[in-house]
Amino acid sequence: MSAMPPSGRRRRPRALRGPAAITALLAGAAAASLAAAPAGAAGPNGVRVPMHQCWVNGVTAPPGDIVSGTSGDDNIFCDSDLENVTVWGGAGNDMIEVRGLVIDSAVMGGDGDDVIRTKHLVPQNASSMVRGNRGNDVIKVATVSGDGATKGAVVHGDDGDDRITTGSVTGAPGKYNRGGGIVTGNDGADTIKVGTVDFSGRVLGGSGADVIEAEALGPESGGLIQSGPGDDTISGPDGAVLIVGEHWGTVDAGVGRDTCTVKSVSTRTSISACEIMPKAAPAADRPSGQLTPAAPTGTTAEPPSKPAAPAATPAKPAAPAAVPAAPAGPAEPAAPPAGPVEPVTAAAGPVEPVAPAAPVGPAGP
Ligand SMILES: [Ca+2]
Ligand SMILES: [Ca+2]
Ligand SMILES: [Ca+2]
Repeated sequence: MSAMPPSGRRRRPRALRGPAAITALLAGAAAASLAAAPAGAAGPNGVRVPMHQCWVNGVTAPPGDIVSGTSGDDNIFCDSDLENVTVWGGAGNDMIEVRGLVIDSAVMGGDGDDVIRTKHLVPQNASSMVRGNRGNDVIKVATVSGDGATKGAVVHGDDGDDRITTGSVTGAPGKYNRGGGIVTGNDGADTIKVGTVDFSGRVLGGSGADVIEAEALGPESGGLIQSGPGDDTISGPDGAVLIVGEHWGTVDAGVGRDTCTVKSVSTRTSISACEIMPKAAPAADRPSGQLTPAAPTGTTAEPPSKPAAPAATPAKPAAPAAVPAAPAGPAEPAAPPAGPVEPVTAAAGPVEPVAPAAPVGPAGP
């Protein structure tokens, strides 16, 4: 089988699939790194050749940099890594599954209630992104690991009540807070469940009553969970206590009556704008729902009787976490484009991150 030549060429080898293909490609590229530009592995200046092996509703998608669904409900399946490719579900409730890595590529559901599942986001020379776009989407991504402004690993639920599940979220953003490793629910009441948030990774709820659960926050370096406007709930898995720290973990619940089941384990952490802070692990049988305002733990001098208004709060709940002295420097106003971040400062305005960055190619008829 390794009769397969260099892999190079402009054309992708059709015979190989899955891991075997990748292995063969790597072997081929290594063995014959001199032959032309290896597909999809071009050097910094080389031409980037799109690579994918996908099917749309059972039909092999033609080579090229875009794999597009139809205006109906599609089933898009990719059995390889995606490299320099955009997968676009288009309208309809689509099911998109990528069984390989998402390398410098984008996977977007388009309008409709989509289900998207991918392996790791691995930005190498550009960003890797998964977006639900409008609609109540279900998104599952293995890990989200970005690096600076140009190599972002980005997951967006966009409008709608999205359910996002990912592994660890890591990587510091760059200029204007772009890029890095980031998971954002955006508008709508989202449920976001992630692994460890560290090394300046960020998880943002956006507006709406969001539920954010993380396995850990800043255990080794630092990370940010910011739930934005709306009555949010932040905790560990299934409502357990989320340990914040020991390094620069930052929790900013934003405007709204928020419930944070969290515990700081060092002085480097910052936990702000949480109106309700249940102490120990809440009854396991009561997941992330809005735990009724049990007696607020000592931390808040707030009469439980007065719900809406954050009583003794800093009259200006708007500007929470005055710039957490944390790492990621989440305070900077977001820059709309790719690595969007809902502005920490924003309180009032939900700030909707630019819509679905123009899907490269429109869905077919
Ligand atoms: Ca869709
Ligand atoms: Ca959505
Ligand atoms: Ca939201």
